[in-house]
Amino acid sequence: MSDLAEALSSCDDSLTLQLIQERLNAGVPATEIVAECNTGMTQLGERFDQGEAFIPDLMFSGMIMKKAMEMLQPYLESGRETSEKKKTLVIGTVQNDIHDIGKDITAMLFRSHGFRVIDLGVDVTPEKFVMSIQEHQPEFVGLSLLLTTCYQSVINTVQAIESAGLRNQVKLCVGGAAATSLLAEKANCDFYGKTAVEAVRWASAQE
Ligand code: B12
Repeated sequence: MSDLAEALSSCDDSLTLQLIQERLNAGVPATEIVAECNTGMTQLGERFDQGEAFIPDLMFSGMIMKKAMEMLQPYLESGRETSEKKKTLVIGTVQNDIHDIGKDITAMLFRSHGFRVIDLGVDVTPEKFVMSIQEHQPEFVGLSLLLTTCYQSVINTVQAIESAGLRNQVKLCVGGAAATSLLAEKANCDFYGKTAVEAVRWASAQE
């Protein structure tokens, strides 16, 4: 594990931010820095799983990640302007799940690649997704989930989109630490994005 991932997983805020700044100064791409941070957060999650880290640690690491994202944002959102009509992504963390760090990173990356992004936040009900699709007519909808207990929320959301007769007009992608390609298949999503970078690549390659 890198020194940055280690610092984040140990909740050392000043060292984490210092190492990020050093990388930015050295010209390391922001997406690579995000990937390192991801490794640190996953490591902390594993320690939480094993009873070696606790809820306050998760909360503190979340706060450090938010600060890190403020530093990385200008580098991720380089504001690539395009004359083409912007495609739209509606994204949210599914109902009963309040994790938002990965969802925010995904939203940022899509923006930096010229997409218009409507971010519905966390704990988003199926109805809210449906209303947003009706209002914004997006090409893509992104469902984020970090809790395996929220699989049903993904299924309910996709079913609500189907029942509203909107399924054929959007491409659905699912992501977040609890998502898998099997979930994407079972829930009738079009794509499982292991990382935000993968998801942007996939969306950019669509007609
Ligand atoms: C920080 C954290 C918290 C913070 C969240 C702060 C915040 N503002 O988000 C707080 C303290 C609030 C929290 C709460 C809880 N947490 Co928590 N948390 C984490 C932790 C350590 C890191 C998550 C994170 O931000 N990772 C970094 C980001 C960048 O990664 P990411 O979200 O996966 O995103 C990347 C990709 O997945 C992708 N991506 C993300 N979203 C999307 C969406 C789309 C469409 C696409 C394509 C891609 C994509 O892009 C990102 C970059 O590539 C994880 C551990 C882990 N392994 O993930 C546990 C973890 C997710 N939490 C867990 C648990 C159990 C909880 C609680 C239930 C604890 C409790 N008993 O109260 C609560 C849940 C509350 C709720 N109702 O949601 C478990 C879930 C276990 C499970 N199997 O379901 C984990 C895995 C820890 C563990 N190992 O046990 N948590």
